[in-house]
Amino acid sequence: MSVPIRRGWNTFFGAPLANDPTAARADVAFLGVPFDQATNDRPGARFGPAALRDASMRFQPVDGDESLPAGGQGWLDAERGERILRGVSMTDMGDVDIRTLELQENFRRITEAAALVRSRCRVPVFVGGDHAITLPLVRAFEDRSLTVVQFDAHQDYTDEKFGQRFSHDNQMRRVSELPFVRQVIQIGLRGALEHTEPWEAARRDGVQIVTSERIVREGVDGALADVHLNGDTYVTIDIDVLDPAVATGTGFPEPGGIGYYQLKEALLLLAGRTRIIAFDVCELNPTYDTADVTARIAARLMLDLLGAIIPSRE
Ligand SMILES: [Mn+2]
Repeated sequence: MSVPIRRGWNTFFGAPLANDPTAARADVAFLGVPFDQATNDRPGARFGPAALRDASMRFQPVDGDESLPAGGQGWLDAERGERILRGVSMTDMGDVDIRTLELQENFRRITEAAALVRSRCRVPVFVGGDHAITLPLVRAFEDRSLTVVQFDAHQDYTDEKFGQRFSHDNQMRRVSELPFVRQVIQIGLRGALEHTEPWEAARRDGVQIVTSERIVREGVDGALADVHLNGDTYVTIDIDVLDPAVATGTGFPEPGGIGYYQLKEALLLLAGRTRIIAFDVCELNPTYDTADVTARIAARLMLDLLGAIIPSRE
């Protein structure tokens, strides 16, 4: 019988919660990673998964028929005139159980959880958390030859600083050292660098770099024309790649940056050019998110990218 009471709690896009993650099955599975022990500035990204769940409920399908997979009729992208994610099933796998202080133990748990989620779906989506989590997340794909595309204001390619090698400023260097990662591409970089070693090291390592300013001046098509992708691709989105004037909710805002349309266009372009097998969204920090706008943008971008990866079912 229909009663005017909504049951349950906020999940990603209202998708059903996987009560038993080891038995879950869906096209898309979301995993929260409420970890911000590796940030060197303003903490709070551990609240990112909860904020994204809240924001994404605005996109909850209204089918009302629980027999339909989450996604159900999907969503109409009004500006493109396309229905996305129709008939694509989704599940919320919950959050990684993070423990106090034990960095490598937490990384091990993140890798193990990511591997499990990956095994239960077609496209896993990971929601952080500070950007250090991308290293343990990518480690869950060691059976692939992987290209990693990073959208970020910052390079996160520092080898070591104050004796630390696993902060949210080191993870792309560590990712580039993984034997199964063939290529790293960094999009949206900007800022005034106090150390040039990471920039020079990335160039030396063959990392492709596309700055925010190039995208703003040349457009996405032009700026990404020379980006060549090989093999399966993992995309990591640091939400601070967006202009902090429109997306304040992040720990390390950087002047300049790109807008929603530009990031969406870049993601869709990549999805059309290569096989994206997973992605993460990091550094959403609701503590600084004016009117929850950043969380809303991040939720919408997740739908946009998923829609480009998985075609609607007729
Ligand atoms: Mn980052």
